[in-house]
Amino acid sequence: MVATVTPYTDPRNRAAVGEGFDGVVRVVVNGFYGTGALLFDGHAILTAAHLFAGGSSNATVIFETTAGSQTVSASGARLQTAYDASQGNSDLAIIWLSGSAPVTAERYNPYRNTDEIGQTMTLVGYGLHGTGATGELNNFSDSPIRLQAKNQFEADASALKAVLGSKMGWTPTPGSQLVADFDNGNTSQDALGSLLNLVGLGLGQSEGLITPGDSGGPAFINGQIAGVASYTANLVRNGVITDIDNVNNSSFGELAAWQRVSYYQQWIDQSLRAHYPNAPTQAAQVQKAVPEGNSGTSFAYFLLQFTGMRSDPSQLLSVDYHTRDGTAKAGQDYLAAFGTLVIYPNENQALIPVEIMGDTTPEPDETFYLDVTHPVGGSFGIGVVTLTAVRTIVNDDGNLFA
Ligand SMILES: [Ca+2]
Ligand SMILES: [Ca+2]
Ligand SMILES: [Ca+2]
Ligand SMILES: [Ca+2]
Repeated sequence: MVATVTPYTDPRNRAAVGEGFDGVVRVVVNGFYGTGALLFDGHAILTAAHLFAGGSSNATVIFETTAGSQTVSASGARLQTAYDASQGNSDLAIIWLSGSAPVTAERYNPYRNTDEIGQTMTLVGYGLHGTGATGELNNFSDSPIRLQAKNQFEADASALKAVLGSKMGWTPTPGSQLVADFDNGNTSQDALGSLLNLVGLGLGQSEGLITPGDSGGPAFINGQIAGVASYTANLVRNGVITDIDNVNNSSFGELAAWQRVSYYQQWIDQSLRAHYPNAPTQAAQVQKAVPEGNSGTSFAYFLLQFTGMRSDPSQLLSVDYHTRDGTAKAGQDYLAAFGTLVIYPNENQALIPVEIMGDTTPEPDETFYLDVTHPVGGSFGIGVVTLTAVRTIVNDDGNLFA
């Protein structure tokens, strides 16, 4: 990953196992590789569409977690319907895992707010390493290493087109891409300072930029996926070259663009929803007691329905949710789940999936809860602030005292 200020061997640049990045995976497609991030349902990877440029949808996903390295094959991939390689737009894909992800891998929610610009993010990936002074190194023959760095989203990519016009060879869709530059603390390498008058000299030794192989990798804000790494560029305005070596190689003075996840959250959510296995479509089909299973994870579903009238047909409805232990314990019997569920204008209901951990150990039947709070665009009824539902994980491994 990631060109950094100090060499990749500096521990500050490593995204080692057990540090919250174990859901950041290496993605291999047709002999090429990129990076991806495990989405909240534990069965899908968010990455970049351009990894599939060769036309293949056969992908392999490699997890590195506290449980070691595990390879999971993909059963397919879904490219963003508006993907346009020539303009760098809608460069997103979702990879369907053929089985569940390791339970030791973090699952990530999309970043849903639109206040990314000005925020510091953490970029993580398996791309070529290098330093800002020299750019990415292409002669590294060892196994790819997961690295991390920070940067700041400073602008919408369409702002660059607005000032550069025909000197920029592509046209980002307004609102859909975020950019950051690779600073070394000098005004002469401040790319967005030169291009957009956004003076900012970076984050010192924490600063970094994506390199080849980081494509599809996440930029996290508050542990949520805010951006998906898409491309780098060394742009020139008024003859001022900020790139320290004037070669497009992820060095100081370049910039990079991430597809903006908040802009695409409906596509992400609804793609996952359409892919949930054995998903109930009405309340009477929702199983309140679910068999534990013997390996991997399977879903217990919660269905949230909206029965009111929207004051505005385009309004997004949402609730927050989080699981809560009963006799079933998070991390032993099920995976803790939390986030915001959005019900889009073409929906009146949506599912919340919670992963049940399968094993072959006889146990009693156990229960856990889902608490639903903070309704936006509707209410739970007068005086009701939290809805709670319970699910029972049914032992399917014989009698404890047989
Ligand atoms: Ca920067
Ligand atoms: Ca800067
Ligand atoms: Ca360069
Ligand atoms: Ca079992």
